[in-house]
Amino acid sequence: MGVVIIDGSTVRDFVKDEEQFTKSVDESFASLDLNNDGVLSRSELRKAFESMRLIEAHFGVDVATPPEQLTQLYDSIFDKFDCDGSGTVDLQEFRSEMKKILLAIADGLGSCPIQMALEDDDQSFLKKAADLEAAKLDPSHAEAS
Ligand SMILES: [Ca+2]
Repeated sequence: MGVVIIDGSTVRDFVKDEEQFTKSVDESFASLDLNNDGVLSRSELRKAFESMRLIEAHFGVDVATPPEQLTQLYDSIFDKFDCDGSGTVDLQEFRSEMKKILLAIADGLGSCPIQMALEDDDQSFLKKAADLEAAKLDPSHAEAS
């Protein structure tokens, strides 16, 4: 486990790096699509947010949030993702909404860095953003990985 420092520019650079960003989003979409039908259902998306830990950063959820409030929150998030109201989230919807959420997080962070404790196998977007920044700052790291 390590600690990384993340600020708004870390996240923004990650989103701007079209190739890396799309790759990361596509990978997570594939791993979230548990039944491999090419779209995310309500429960698949909820699992995604529970595991990605973005909610905590963006929506201020803490451990004391009551379950019914959480369900409401996840429902409203799902509705945001599901732009065309089809009842499922496809890859395009997922990409564009992840971009919006990450940019909103970046704005929220601004230039006030936060420290995040991350597991080595953490697959969250914030970890990927931090990795990308680290690779840019230290080219030898990029070659090694
Ligand atoms: Ca699915």
